[in-house]
Amino acid sequence: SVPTEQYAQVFKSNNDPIERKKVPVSKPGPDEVLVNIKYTGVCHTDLHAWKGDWPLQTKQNLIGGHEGAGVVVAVGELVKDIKVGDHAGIKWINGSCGHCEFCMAGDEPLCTNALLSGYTVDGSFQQYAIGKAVDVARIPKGVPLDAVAPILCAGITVYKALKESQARAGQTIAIVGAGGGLGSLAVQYAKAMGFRVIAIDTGSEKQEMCLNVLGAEEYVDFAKEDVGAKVKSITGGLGAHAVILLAVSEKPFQHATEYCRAHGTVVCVGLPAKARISAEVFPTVIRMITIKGSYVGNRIDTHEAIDFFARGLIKAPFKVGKLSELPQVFKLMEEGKIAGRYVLDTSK
Ligand code: 8ID
Ligand code: ZN
Repeated sequence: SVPTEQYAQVFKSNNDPIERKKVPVSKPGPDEVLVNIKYTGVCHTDLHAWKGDWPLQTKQNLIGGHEGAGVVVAVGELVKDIKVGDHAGIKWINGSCGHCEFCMAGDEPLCTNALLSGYTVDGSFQQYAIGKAVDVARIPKGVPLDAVAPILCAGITVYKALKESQARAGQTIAIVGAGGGLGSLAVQYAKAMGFRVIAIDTGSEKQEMCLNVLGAEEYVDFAKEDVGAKVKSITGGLGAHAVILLAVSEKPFQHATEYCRAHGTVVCVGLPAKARISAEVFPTVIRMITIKGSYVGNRIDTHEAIDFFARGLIKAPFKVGKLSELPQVFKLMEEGKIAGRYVLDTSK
């Protein structure tokens, strides 16, 4: 049976203390489901939300989190295709209008009225979270809920970004921020999709993970090496076929075109505060470089990203902590000290 109260991590407004609190369990509306979150990933987006980094207002008294994996415990009266006991995920797109031109085309992340989990509506840093039935991720039974949690944002996002790069199997992708949460999954999805990977990040722990655990072919330490020169030398002077920017710093957004191959694509995914993209016009034009953004993924991207995982192709290391430790995890994340992802057990 569903309790009336539960624990959550709540903050009043940006930068206020993050408090462990007892809060009521919501009842699902007619088109919603209530998910008992077992594990939730911690994404850098959650840290941006707490700090107020972006030109988009967060909800007051926010319960963050958008990588929540758990079990459906209640469904609204209109919900027919998902039932109590099914495994489901609360992801970034919590709901969308369904009838704007973007929703009609299956581009629901572009809906201007989309509900964002852990940002404009309460998310997965609680034991029971609400999602629109249409948008909750379907997780096959037998898939471990701790390891799949990071797929619900990081996995979907990097899988989509790799597709958006238009690169083909056999080509080389430079992944900038490869040692972080999105990055570690990006290396694995890239490999599963047949790409060759150059991982770019800093430090020996991330180097070891990228090369020996995730399977990148090369590692470039941005704090010690000239990234552009090294990527070019690895690729026979031509540059990577695509560069996926996942870093939370502005600098790589201003240099990526320099080591992207002619006719290649720079895909911007990371969202550092107040950052700008820049590139020299002349080489961008005569080398026919594409610079684009990529934003989470739609429902079919979600289905495909989870399917890669369910087939055993995606194995990125993650650390398990307690939901009550969220503030400490944010601190480690801010310091760039997390190799891979943190996943929190909401029962603790
Ligand atoms: O849909 C989207 N576009 C989307 C979805 C989810 C997350 C975008 N994001 C955004 C987040 O809001 C955040 O801005 O992607 C960014 C990365 O999220 P994350 O992977 O959850 O962050 P992390 O685990 O802290 O990893 C960031 C990594 O970047 C490295 C760090 O060392 C860390 O490993 N990094 C930095 I900071 N500067 C770098 C640089 N100059 C760098 N790596 C290479 N070069
Ligand atoms: Zn995220």
